Amino acid sequence: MEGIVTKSTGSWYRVITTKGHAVDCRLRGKLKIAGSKATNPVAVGDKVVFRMEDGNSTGIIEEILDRKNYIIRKATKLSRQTHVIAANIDQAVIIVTLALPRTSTGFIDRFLVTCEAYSIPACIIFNKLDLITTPGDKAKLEELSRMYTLIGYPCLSVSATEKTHTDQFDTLLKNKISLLAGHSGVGKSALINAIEPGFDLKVQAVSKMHKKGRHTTTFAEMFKLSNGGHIIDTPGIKEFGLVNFEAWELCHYFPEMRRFFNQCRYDNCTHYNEPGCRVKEEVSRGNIHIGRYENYLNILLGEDTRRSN
Ligand SMILES: Nc1nc2c(ncn2[C@@H]2O[C@H](COP(=O)(O)OP(=O)(O)O)[C@@H](O)[C@H]2O)c(=O)[nH]1
Ligand SMILES: [Mg+2]
Ligand SMILES: [Zn+2]
Repeated sequence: MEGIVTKSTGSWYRVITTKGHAVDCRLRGKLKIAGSKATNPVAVGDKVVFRMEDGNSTGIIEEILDRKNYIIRKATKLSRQTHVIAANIDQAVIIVTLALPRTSTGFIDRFLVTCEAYSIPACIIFNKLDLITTPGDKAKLEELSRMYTLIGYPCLSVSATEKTHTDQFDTLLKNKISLLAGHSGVGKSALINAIEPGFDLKVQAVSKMHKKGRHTTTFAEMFKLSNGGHIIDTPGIKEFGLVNFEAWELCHYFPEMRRFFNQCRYDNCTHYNEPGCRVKEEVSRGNIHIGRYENYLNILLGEDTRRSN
């Protein structure tokens, strides 16, 4: 039988069959060893072949079908082992807020880089539109929205509480498997509740969110929406990021910089302080947003994500 993994606890996997039945499965022993550098061989979104256990309502996963894509994080901060967060994702939807809490563009760009690296289309949802009231805030939202749209990331401004543009959010998720990401408190649960009242996900007061535990042992979960879409809710997305990459590769994950690839004086230009750099030239011309370039440099020079060799 075939199905899709919608939940995993590390040893048990909830598999939904093509007919919609839920079966809790374990892994065949041999499969566990095969999982290379990943700490978990099966992740949410994986399509698997399984058989029922004799005289039981539980199943055994026999085979994991090829993944279209997947997203990983380091198992622990310094480890070389990885943890597969989810597989077979159609799109990544990052939910952000300009205030309460403020999502930095550094966080957004790091997330987008990860999506580029794994070839997952990404879009940005600006939530809490009802709190954007001053001309300054409106201009800020407008600028960010325009910038990301021009780069190629569709943007949508919504308010979960006022239900502003939530119909467009619903349309966006229709018939797709979407990875939902965003800091705690940006309104992920509220937004899902707005389009799927039956879910009744717990909405938490922002003030209660400061106790951010280390979510290294929690797993992603997939939910089916009535519009035919699925959402993957991920805990602990702070560790999202590239696991290993070379300095010269990074600009490939910035679509607006990728355009100028191979147009610098040096082939292995990292666009940092090399002479004759086309990317820096385009930054000074205003064709590449200075904020994006700064975030590029932060990722390039940041010790946490760079390969340590
Ligand atoms: N003003 C305003 N508050 C919102 C909006 N969406 C969510 N919130 C509030 O933000 C807080 C966190 O929401 P929640 O959905 O739990 O965030 P999550 O951690 O991303 O799931 C709650 O107090 C919500 O009522 C919105 O569009 N406008
Ligand atoms: Mg929530
Ligand atoms: Zn360069």
